[in-house]
Amino acid sequence: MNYKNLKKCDPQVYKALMGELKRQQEGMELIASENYVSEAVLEALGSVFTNKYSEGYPGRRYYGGQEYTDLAETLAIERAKKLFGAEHVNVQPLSGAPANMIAYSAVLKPGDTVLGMDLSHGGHLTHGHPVTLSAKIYNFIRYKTDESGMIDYDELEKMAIKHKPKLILAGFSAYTRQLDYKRFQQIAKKVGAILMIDIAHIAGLIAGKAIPNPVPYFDIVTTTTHKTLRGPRGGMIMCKKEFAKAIDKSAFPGFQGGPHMNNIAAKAIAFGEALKPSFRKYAKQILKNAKVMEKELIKHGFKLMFEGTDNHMVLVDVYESKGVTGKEAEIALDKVGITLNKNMVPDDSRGPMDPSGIRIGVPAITTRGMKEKEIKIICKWIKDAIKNRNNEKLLKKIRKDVVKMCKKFPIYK
Ligand code: DSN
Repeated sequence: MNYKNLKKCDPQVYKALMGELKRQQEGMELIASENYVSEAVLEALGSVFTNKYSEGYPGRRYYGGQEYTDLAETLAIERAKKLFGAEHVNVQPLSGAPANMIAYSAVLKPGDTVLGMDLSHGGHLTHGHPVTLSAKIYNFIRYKTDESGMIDYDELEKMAIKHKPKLILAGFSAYTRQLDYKRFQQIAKKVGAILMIDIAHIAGLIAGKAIPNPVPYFDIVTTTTHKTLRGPRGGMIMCKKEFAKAIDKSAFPGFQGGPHMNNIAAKAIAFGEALKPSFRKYAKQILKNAKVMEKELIKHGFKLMFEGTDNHMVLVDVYESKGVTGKEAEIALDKVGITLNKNMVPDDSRGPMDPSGIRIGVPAITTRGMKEKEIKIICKWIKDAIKNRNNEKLLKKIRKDVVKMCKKFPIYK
Protein backbone atom coordinates (compact mmCIF):
# COMPACT_ATOMS: atom_id res chain seq x y z
CA MET A 1 0.00 0.00 0.00
CA ASN A 2 1.25 3.42 -0.92
CA TYR A 3 0.95 6.32 1.54
CA LYS A 4 3.46 8.60 -0.17
CA ASN A 5 1.69 11.88 0.67
CA LEU A 6 1.27 10.97 4.30
CA LYS A 7 4.91 9.91 4.53
CA LYS A 8 6.02 13.35 3.36
CA CYS A 9 3.47 15.38 5.27
CA ASP A 10 3.49 13.64 8.66
CA PRO A 11 6.23 11.08 9.27
CA GLN A 12 5.05 10.45 12.84
CA VAL A 13 1.54 9.35 11.87
CA TYR A 14 3.03 7.53 8.87
CA LYS A 15 5.21 5.53 11.24
CA ALA A 16 2.23 4.58 13.39
CA LEU A 17 0.23 3.57 10.32
CA MET A 18 3.03 1.45 8.86
CA GLY A 19 3.49 -0.23 12.24
CA GLU A 20 -0.21 -1.10 12.33
CA LEU A 21 -0.13 -2.37 8.74
CA LYS A 22 2.77 -4.68 9.57
CA ARG A 23 1.05 -5.82 12.77
CA GLN A 24 -2.04 -6.77 10.80
CA GLN A 25 -0.06 -8.45 8.03
CA GLU A 26 2.08 -10.52 10.39
CA GLY A 27 -0.38 -11.12 13.24
CA MET A 28 -3.03 -13.76 13.77
CA GLU A 29 -6.21 -11.73 14.28
CA LEU A 30 -8.65 -13.64 16.46
CA ILE A 31 -10.67 -10.75 17.90
CA ALA A 32 -14.21 -11.91 17.14
CA SER A 33 -15.40 -8.43 16.16
CA GLU A 34 -12.55 -7.62 13.76
CA ASN A 35 -11.98 -8.31 10.08
CA TYR A 36 -10.03 -7.07 7.03
CA VAL A 37 -11.97 -4.84 4.63
CA SER A 38 -11.21 -4.88 0.93
CA GLU A 39 -8.93 -2.28 -0.62
CA ALA A 40 -11.99 -0.88 -2.45
CA VAL A 41 -13.61 -0.20 0.94
CA LEU A 42 -10.39 1.45 2.16
CA GLU A 43 -10.31 3.64 -0.96
CA ALA A 44 -13.87 4.87 -0.35
CA LEU A 45 -13.04 5.62 3.30
CA GLY A 46 -10.13 7.79 2.22
CA SER A 47 -12.07 9.45 -0.60
CA VAL A 48 -13.40 12.98 -1.26
CA PHE A 49 -16.76 11.94 0.17
CA THR A 50 -15.11 12.73 3.50
CA ASN A 51 -15.42 16.46 2.62
CA LYS A 52 -19.17 16.52 2.19
CA TYR A 53 -21.96 17.55 4.56
CA SER A 54 -25.25 15.79 3.79
CA GLU A 55 -27.65 16.31 6.69
CA GLY A 56 -31.00 14.80 5.78
CA TYR A 57 -31.75 11.85 3.53
CA PRO A 58 -31.44 11.21 -0.24
CA GLY A 59 -33.65 13.71 -2.07
CA ARG A 60 -34.29 15.69 1.15
CA ARG A 61 -31.07 17.35 2.32
CA TYR A 62 -30.24 20.54 4.16
CA TYR A 63 -27.18 21.33 1.98
CA GLY A 64 -26.70 21.66 -1.78
CA GLY A 65 -24.44 19.60 -4.03
CA GLN A 66 -25.89 16.20 -3.17
CA GLU A 67 -26.19 14.43 -6.52
CA TYR A 68 -23.35 11.99 -5.79
CA THR A 69 -23.90 11.56 -2.06
CA ASP A 70 -27.54 10.73 -2.84
CA LEU A 71 -26.33 8.17 -5.34
CA ALA A 72 -23.96 6.51 -2.85
CA GLU A 73 -26.45 6.49 0.03
CA THR A 74 -29.22 5.10 -2.17
CA LEU A 75 -26.92 2.34 -3.36
CA ALA A 76 -26.07 1.44 0.24
CA ILE A 77 -29.76 1.36 1.22
CA GLU A 78 -30.91 -0.68 -1.78
CA ARG A 79 -28.09 -3.20 -1.45
CA ALA A 80 -28.73 -3.64 2.28
CA LYS A 81 -32.44 -4.19 1.59
CA LYS A 82 -31.58 -6.89 -0.92
CA LEU A 83 -28.98 -8.50 1.32
CA PHE A 84 -31.24 -8.82 4.37
CA GLY A 85 -34.76 -8.62 2.86
CA ALA A 86 -35.43 -5.51 4.95
CA GLU A 87 -38.44 -3.24 4.44
CA HIS A 88 -36.60 -0.07 5.48
CA VAL A 89 -32.90 0.69 6.01
CA ASN A 90 -31.06 3.62 7.57
CA VAL A 91 -27.32 3.54 6.85
CA GLN A 92 -26.40 6.71 8.76
CA PRO A 93 -25.63 5.45 12.31
CA LEU A 94 -21.99 6.10 13.03
CA SER A 95 -21.56 2.77 14.77
CA GLY A 96 -23.33 0.09 16.77
CA ALA A 97 -23.74 1.95 20.06
CA PRO A 98 -25.31 5.01 18.35
CA ALA A 99 -27.50 2.66 16.27
CA ASN A 100 -28.88 1.14 19.47
CA MET A 101 -29.43 4.55 21.10
CA ILE A 102 -31.20 5.78 17.96
CA ALA A 103 -33.45 2.71 17.97
CA TYR A 104 -34.27 3.04 21.68
CA SER A 105 -35.14 6.71 21.42
CA ALA A 106 -37.27 6.07 18.32
CA VAL A 107 -39.69 3.83 20.21
CA LEU A 108 -39.20 4.46 23.94
CA LYS A 109 -39.89 7.23 26.41
CA PRO A 110 -37.58 7.82 29.40
CA GLY A 111 -38.42 5.33 32.11
CA ASP A 112 -39.82 2.68 29.75
CA THR A 113 -38.84 -0.91 30.49
CA VAL A 114 -36.58 -2.97 28.22
CA LEU A 115 -35.61 -6.64 28.55
CA GLY A 116 -32.03 -7.10 27.34
CA MET A 117 -29.33 -9.73 27.71
CA ASP A 118 -26.88 -9.41 30.61
CA LEU A 119 -23.34 -8.39 29.59
CA SER A 120 -21.57 -11.19 31.44
CA HIS A 121 -23.94 -13.71 29.88
CA GLY A 122 -23.05 -12.62 26.36
CA GLY A 123 -25.00 -9.38 25.92
CA HIS A 124 -23.51 -6.01 25.05
CA LEU A 125 -22.79 -2.90 27.14
CA THR A 126 -25.44 -0.98 25.18
CA HIS A 127 -28.06 -3.58 26.07
CA GLY A 128 -28.59 -1.96 29.42
CA HIS A 129 -25.39 -2.26 31.43
CA PRO A 130 -25.68 0.12 34.40
CA VAL A 131 -22.61 2.16 33.32
CA THR A 132 -24.29 3.27 30.06
CA LEU A 133 -26.40 6.32 29.33
CA SER A 134 -29.23 4.16 28.01
CA ALA A 135 -29.48 2.40 31.38
CA LYS A 136 -29.84 5.80 33.06
CA ILE A 137 -32.65 6.79 30.69
CA TYR A 138 -34.56 3.52 30.41
CA ASN A 139 -35.43 0.80 32.89
CA PHE A 140 -33.39 -2.19 31.71
CA ILE A 141 -34.10 -5.62 33.13
CA ARG A 142 -31.43 -8.09 32.11
CA TYR A 143 -32.03 -11.74 31.34
CA LYS A 144 -29.38 -14.42 31.60
CA THR A 145 -28.40 -17.81 30.27
CA ASP A 146 -29.14 -20.96 32.29
CA GLU A 147 -26.62 -23.42 33.74
CA SER A 148 -26.15 -25.19 30.41
CA GLY A 149 -25.36 -21.82 28.87
CA MET A 150 -28.50 -21.51 26.78
CA ILE A 151 -30.97 -18.67 26.95
CA ASP A 152 -33.79 -19.87 29.19
CA TYR A 153 -36.80 -18.88 27.08
CA ASP A 154 -39.34 -20.00 29.69
CA GLU A 155 -37.67 -17.72 32.22
CA LEU A 156 -37.54 -14.94 29.62
CA GLU A 157 -41.28 -15.33 29.08
CA LYS A 158 -41.94 -15.19 32.82
CA MET A 159 -39.83 -12.02 33.09
CA ALA A 160 -41.70 -10.47 30.16
CA ILE A 161 -45.07 -11.20 31.78
CA LYS A 162 -43.86 -9.83 35.12
CA HIS A 163 -42.12 -6.64 33.90
CA LYS A 164 -44.29 -5.85 30.83
CA PRO A 165 -41.43 -4.36 28.79
CA LYS A 166 -42.13 -1.90 26.00
CA LEU A 167 -39.18 -3.44 24.14
CA ILE A 168 -37.61 -6.89 24.14
CA LEU A 169 -34.04 -6.92 22.91
CA ALA A 170 -32.20 -9.94 21.51
CA GLY A 171 -28.58 -10.03 20.40
CA PHE A 172 -25.13 -10.41 21.90
CA SER A 173 -21.42 -9.80 21.67
CA ALA A 174 -20.14 -12.95 23.34
CA TYR A 175 -22.87 -15.57 23.02
CA THR A 176 -22.18 -18.45 20.69
CA ARG A 177 -25.52 -20.17 20.14
CA GLN A 178 -28.21 -19.69 17.53
CA LEU A 179 -31.11 -17.62 18.89
CA ASP A 180 -34.68 -18.90 18.65
CA TYR A 181 -36.17 -15.99 16.68
CA LYS A 182 -39.68 -17.47 16.66
CA ARG A 183 -39.69 -17.87 20.42
CA PHE A 184 -38.62 -14.24 20.88
CA GLN A 185 -41.45 -13.24 18.55
CA GLN A 186 -44.03 -15.30 20.46
CA ILE A 187 -42.95 -13.81 23.80
CA ALA A 188 -43.03 -10.24 22.47
CA LYS A 189 -46.45 -10.81 20.95
CA LYS A 190 -47.81 -12.24 24.19
CA VAL A 191 -46.87 -9.13 26.18
CA GLY A 192 -47.36 -6.58 23.40
CA ALA A 193 -43.69 -5.57 23.28
CA ILE A 194 -41.77 -4.18 20.33
CA LEU A 195 -39.10 -6.68 19.28
CA MET A 196 -35.55 -5.63 18.48
CA ILE A 197 -32.37 -7.53 17.74
CA ASP A 198 -28.76 -6.37 17.58
CA ILE A 199 -27.03 -8.56 14.96
CA ALA A 200 -23.67 -6.74 15.03
CA HIS A 201 -21.66 -9.91 15.46
CA ILE A 202 -23.52 -12.19 13.07
CA ALA A 203 -24.62 -9.82 10.27
CA GLY A 204 -22.09 -11.31 7.84
CA LEU A 205 -23.21 -14.85 8.63
CA ILE A 206 -26.81 -13.81 7.95
CA ALA A 207 -25.91 -11.93 4.76
CA GLY A 208 -23.90 -14.94 3.62
CA LYS A 209 -26.90 -17.20 4.34
CA ALA A 210 -24.86 -19.37 6.70
CA ILE A 211 -27.33 -18.88 9.57
CA PRO A 212 -31.06 -17.99 9.64
CA ASN A 213 -32.14 -14.42 8.96
CA PRO A 214 -33.92 -12.70 11.88
CA VAL A 215 -35.14 -9.73 9.80
CA PRO A 216 -38.61 -11.19 9.06
CA TYR A 217 -39.24 -11.80 12.78
CA PHE A 218 -38.07 -8.54 14.36
CA ASP A 219 -39.53 -5.03 14.24
CA ILE A 220 -36.12 -3.37 14.48
CA VAL A 221 -32.70 -4.80 13.63
CA THR A 222 -29.49 -2.92 14.46
CA THR A 223 -26.00 -3.84 13.41
CA THR A 224 -22.48 -2.69 12.92
CA THR A 225 -21.08 -3.05 9.43
CA HIS A 226 -17.50 -3.96 10.24
CA LYS A 227 -17.53 -7.32 11.99
CA THR A 228 -18.45 -10.51 10.10
CA LEU A 229 -20.11 -8.25 7.49
CA ARG A 230 -16.61 -7.02 6.61
CA GLY A 231 -17.46 -3.43 5.80
CA PRO A 232 -16.21 -0.10 7.16
CA ARG A 233 -16.64 0.75 10.83
CA GLY A 234 -20.21 1.92 11.09
CA GLY A 235 -23.78 1.13 12.02
CA MET A 236 -27.08 0.45 10.33
CA ILE A 237 -30.72 0.06 11.33
CA MET A 238 -33.30 -2.05 9.50
CA CYS A 239 -36.96 -2.01 10.43
CA LYS A 240 -40.52 -2.73 9.43
CA LYS A 241 -42.17 0.07 7.45
CA GLU A 242 -44.29 1.21 10.41
CA PHE A 243 -41.13 2.18 12.33
CA ALA A 244 -39.33 3.81 9.38
CA LYS A 245 -40.28 7.42 10.10
CA ALA A 246 -39.52 7.17 13.79
CA ILE A 247 -36.11 5.56 13.14
CA ASP A 248 -35.12 8.12 10.51
CA LYS A 249 -36.20 11.05 12.68
CA SER A 250 -34.40 9.61 15.67
CA ALA A 251 -31.15 9.21 13.67
CA PHE A 252 -31.37 12.70 12.18
CA PRO A 253 -32.08 15.23 13.58
CA GLY A 254 -32.71 13.34 16.83
CA PHE A 255 -29.31 11.94 17.55
CA GLN A 256 -26.75 12.69 14.85
CA GLY A 257 -25.81 15.56 12.55
CA GLY A 258 -24.19 15.11 9.16
CA PRO A 259 -23.70 11.48 8.14
CA HIS A 260 -20.17 10.38 7.27
CA MET A 261 -20.55 10.02 3.52
CA ASN A 262 -17.14 8.40 2.97
CA ASN A 263 -18.31 5.72 5.34
CA ILE A 264 -21.68 5.34 3.65
CA ALA A 265 -20.01 4.95 0.25
CA ALA A 266 -17.78 2.29 1.80
CA LYS A 267 -20.87 0.55 3.23
CA ALA A 268 -22.38 0.46 -0.27
CA ILE A 269 -19.20 -1.22 -1.57
CA ALA A 270 -19.11 -3.77 1.26
CA PHE A 271 -22.80 -4.64 0.75
CA GLY A 272 -22.08 -5.08 -2.97
CA GLU A 273 -19.27 -7.47 -2.06
CA ALA A 274 -21.56 -9.35 0.31
CA LEU A 275 -24.09 -9.89 -2.48
CA LYS A 276 -21.52 -11.90 -4.45
CA PRO A 277 -21.44 -15.74 -4.31
CA SER A 278 -17.90 -15.65 -2.89
CA PHE A 279 -19.27 -14.03 0.28
CA ARG A 280 -21.51 -17.05 0.90
CA LYS A 281 -18.48 -19.29 0.69
CA TYR A 282 -16.66 -17.07 3.19
CA ALA A 283 -19.62 -17.14 5.60
CA LYS A 284 -19.90 -20.94 5.42
CA GLN A 285 -16.15 -21.31 5.92
CA ILE A 286 -16.39 -19.19 9.08
CA LEU A 287 -18.81 -21.72 10.57
CA LYS A 288 -16.58 -24.64 9.55
CA ASN A 289 -13.50 -22.96 11.02
CA ALA A 290 -15.28 -22.15 14.29
CA LYS A 291 -16.49 -25.76 14.61
CA VAL A 292 -12.94 -27.07 14.15
CA MET A 293 -11.75 -24.54 16.73
CA GLU A 294 -14.43 -25.76 19.17
CA LYS A 295 -13.37 -29.40 18.76
CA GLU A 296 -9.63 -28.72 18.92
CA LEU A 297 -9.81 -26.52 22.01
CA ILE A 298 -11.93 -29.10 23.82
CA LYS A 299 -9.37 -31.74 22.80
CA HIS A 300 -6.64 -29.55 24.32
CA GLY A 301 -8.52 -29.45 27.63
CA PHE A 302 -10.14 -26.02 27.42
CA LYS A 303 -13.61 -25.42 28.85
CA LEU A 304 -15.93 -23.85 26.30
CA MET A 305 -18.88 -21.81 27.51
CA PHE A 306 -22.35 -22.44 26.12
CA GLU A 307 -21.10 -25.96 25.30
CA GLY A 308 -19.56 -24.86 22.00
CA THR A 309 -20.57 -22.66 19.11
CA ASP A 310 -23.06 -22.16 16.28
CA ASN A 311 -21.41 -18.99 15.02
CA HIS A 312 -18.02 -17.37 14.42
CA MET A 313 -16.63 -17.39 17.94
CA VAL A 314 -15.99 -19.41 21.05
CA LEU A 315 -15.89 -18.25 24.65
CA VAL A 316 -13.34 -20.14 26.73
CA ASP A 317 -13.08 -20.32 30.52
CA VAL A 318 -9.28 -20.44 30.79
CA TYR A 319 -9.33 -19.81 34.53
CA GLU A 320 -11.30 -22.93 35.35
CA SER A 321 -9.74 -25.19 32.72
CA LYS A 322 -6.11 -23.99 32.72
CA GLY A 323 -5.65 -21.99 35.93
CA VAL A 324 -4.70 -18.81 34.08
CA THR A 325 -6.75 -15.62 34.02
CA GLY A 326 -8.12 -14.12 30.83
CA LYS A 327 -5.64 -11.27 31.10
CA GLU A 328 -2.67 -13.62 31.53
CA ALA A 329 -3.79 -15.64 28.52
CA GLU A 330 -4.28 -12.48 26.42
CA ILE A 331 -0.78 -11.25 27.30
CA ALA A 332 0.86 -14.62 26.58
CA LEU A 333 -0.89 -14.81 23.20
CA ASP A 334 -0.03 -11.20 22.35
CA LYS A 335 3.62 -12.16 22.73
CA VAL A 336 3.30 -14.76 19.99
CA GLY A 337 1.30 -12.48 17.68
CA ILE A 338 -2.08 -14.06 18.35
CA THR A 339 -4.53 -11.29 19.16
CA LEU A 340 -7.77 -11.89 21.04
CA ASN A 341 -9.54 -10.42 24.04
CA LYS A 342 -10.05 -11.36 27.64
CA ASN A 343 -13.76 -11.72 28.35
CA MET A 344 -16.13 -12.29 31.25
CA VAL A 345 -17.85 -15.66 31.39
CA PRO A 346 -21.41 -16.06 32.76
CA ASP A 347 -21.51 -15.28 36.51
CA ASP A 348 -17.78 -14.61 36.46
CA SER A 349 -16.25 -14.49 39.92
CA ARG A 350 -13.48 -12.23 38.54
CA GLY A 351 -13.61 -8.59 37.34
CA PRO A 352 -13.82 -7.31 33.74
CA MET A 353 -10.16 -6.20 33.59
CA ASP A 354 -8.92 -9.66 34.52
CA PRO A 355 -11.80 -12.04 33.94
CA SER A 356 -11.90 -15.84 33.70
CA GLY A 357 -12.33 -16.09 29.96
CA ILE A 358 -11.04 -15.30 26.51
CA ARG A 359 -13.16 -14.79 23.40
CA ILE A 360 -11.82 -16.17 20.13
CA GLY A 361 -13.22 -15.43 16.68
CA VAL A 362 -12.35 -16.67 13.22
CA PRO A 363 -13.78 -14.07 10.75
CA ALA A 364 -10.50 -12.23 10.06
CA ILE A 365 -8.40 -15.35 9.51
CA THR A 366 -11.17 -16.79 7.33
CA THR A 367 -10.99 -13.65 5.18
CA ARG A 368 -7.26 -14.35 4.81
CA GLY A 369 -8.13 -17.78 3.43
CA MET A 370 -7.25 -19.94 6.42
CA LYS A 371 -9.16 -23.19 6.73
CA GLU A 372 -9.50 -26.26 8.95
CA LYS A 373 -5.82 -27.24 8.64
CA GLU A 374 -4.57 -23.87 9.83
CA ILE A 375 -7.16 -23.69 12.63
CA LYS A 376 -5.80 -26.94 14.11
CA ILE A 377 -2.27 -25.50 14.15
CA ILE A 378 -3.47 -22.20 15.66
CA CYS A 379 -5.31 -24.06 18.45
CA LYS A 380 -2.13 -25.92 19.31
CA TRP A 381 -0.20 -22.64 19.42
CA ILE A 382 -2.88 -21.23 21.78
CA LYS A 383 -2.50 -24.23 24.09
CA ASP A 384 1.31 -24.14 23.98
CA ALA A 385 1.63 -20.38 24.45
CA ILE A 386 -0.71 -20.36 27.47
CA LYS A 387 0.97 -23.38 29.04
CA ASN A 388 4.49 -22.06 28.44
CA ARG A 389 3.72 -18.39 29.10
CA ASN A 390 6.93 -17.92 31.08
CA ASN A 391 9.14 -19.68 28.54
CA GLU A 392 10.33 -16.73 26.41
CA LYS A 393 12.34 -18.97 24.10
CA LEU A 394 9.36 -21.10 23.16
CA LEU A 395 7.11 -18.03 22.81
CA LYS A 396 9.64 -16.54 20.36
CA LYS A 397 9.62 -19.76 18.33
CA ILE A 398 5.80 -19.75 18.14
CA ARG A 399 5.90 -16.06 17.16
CA LYS A 400 8.16 -16.94 14.22
CA ASP A 401 5.80 -19.72 13.13
CA VAL A 402 2.81 -17.37 13.38
CA VAL A 403 4.50 -14.81 11.10
CA LYS A 404 5.41 -17.56 8.65
CA MET A 405 1.81 -18.76 8.42
CA CYS A 406 0.47 -15.20 8.09
CA LYS A 407 2.85 -14.56 5.20
CA LYS A 408 1.39 -17.56 3.41
CA PHE A 409 -2.01 -15.79 3.55
CA PRO A 410 -1.04 -12.21 2.68
CA ILE A 411 -3.25 -9.14 3.12
CA TYR A 412 -2.81 -5.60 1.71
CA LYS A 413 0.18 -6.55 -0.46
N1 DSN B 1 -16.66 -4.07 20.85
C1 DSN B 1 -17.47 -5.01 20.13
C2 DSN B 1 -17.04 -6.42 20.37
O1 DSN B 1 -15.85 -6.64 20.42
O2 DSN B 1 -17.86 -7.31 20.48
C3 DSN B 1 -18.87 -4.84 20.40
O3 DSN B 1 -19.19 -3.51 20.34
